[in-house]
Amino acid sequence: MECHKCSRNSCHSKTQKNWFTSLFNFQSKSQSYTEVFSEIALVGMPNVGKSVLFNALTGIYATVSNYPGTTVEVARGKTQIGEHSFGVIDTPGMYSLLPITEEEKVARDLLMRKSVSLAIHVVEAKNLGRMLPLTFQLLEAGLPLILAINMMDEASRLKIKIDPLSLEEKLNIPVVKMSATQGIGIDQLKRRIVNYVK
Ligand SMILES: Nc1nc2c(ncn2[C@@H]2O[C@H](COP(=O)(O)OP(=O)(O)O)[C@@H](O)[C@H]2O)c(=O)[nH]1
Ligand SMILES: [Mg+2]
Repeated sequence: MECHKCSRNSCHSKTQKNWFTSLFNFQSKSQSYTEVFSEIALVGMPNVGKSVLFNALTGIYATVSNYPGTTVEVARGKTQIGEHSFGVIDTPGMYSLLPITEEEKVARDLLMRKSVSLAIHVVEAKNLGRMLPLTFQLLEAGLPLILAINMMDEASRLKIKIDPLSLEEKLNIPVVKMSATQGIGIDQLKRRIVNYVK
């Protein structure tokens, strides 16, 4: 992906021929912005804080149902950020876009849906190195992406320092530091989501 700040169509036109895109047949999306940003998927390994973030974004407006044909539960809700309304999906934990478990298959299927147009990759600050490979896979797949580095409270306790600006430059996507349980970084994340729309 060359530039997350440019219009989405040009980002996709530069990335849609990569191997992950063809492997999973991600669709080239040419809808208007309002259609394009209809749903946001929270994605990441298990126990990184996706569901805590989901609750912070959606509040009480959430429903939980089994993904069709599976026993895997998926929570969906809505979030209102300023004048913008988005659907939010809490995807099951996944380690890779090449699925092994049923949860990973469901997570990948959810990400491939046409209506899902922004993925927020939630990672654990103290295990960043272990989690970034999935970030690269999501980027390779051509998904518009925000990296949410969660559990910064734990990282701070361990004196782990993370420079989000440097990561933004290297990955060319927005990077937000958060502590979801403490509500820290949520507002900044919301601003970055809306910036995508703009
Ligand atoms: N210290 C700390 N713990 C967190 C934070 N966010 C989530 N957790 C905890 O991490 C665990 C897993 O969170 P959860 O949202 O269920 O993770 P998920 O599997 O990715 O949905 C829970 O015990 C949360 O309370 C955070 O910012 N800081
Ligand atoms: Mg969860």
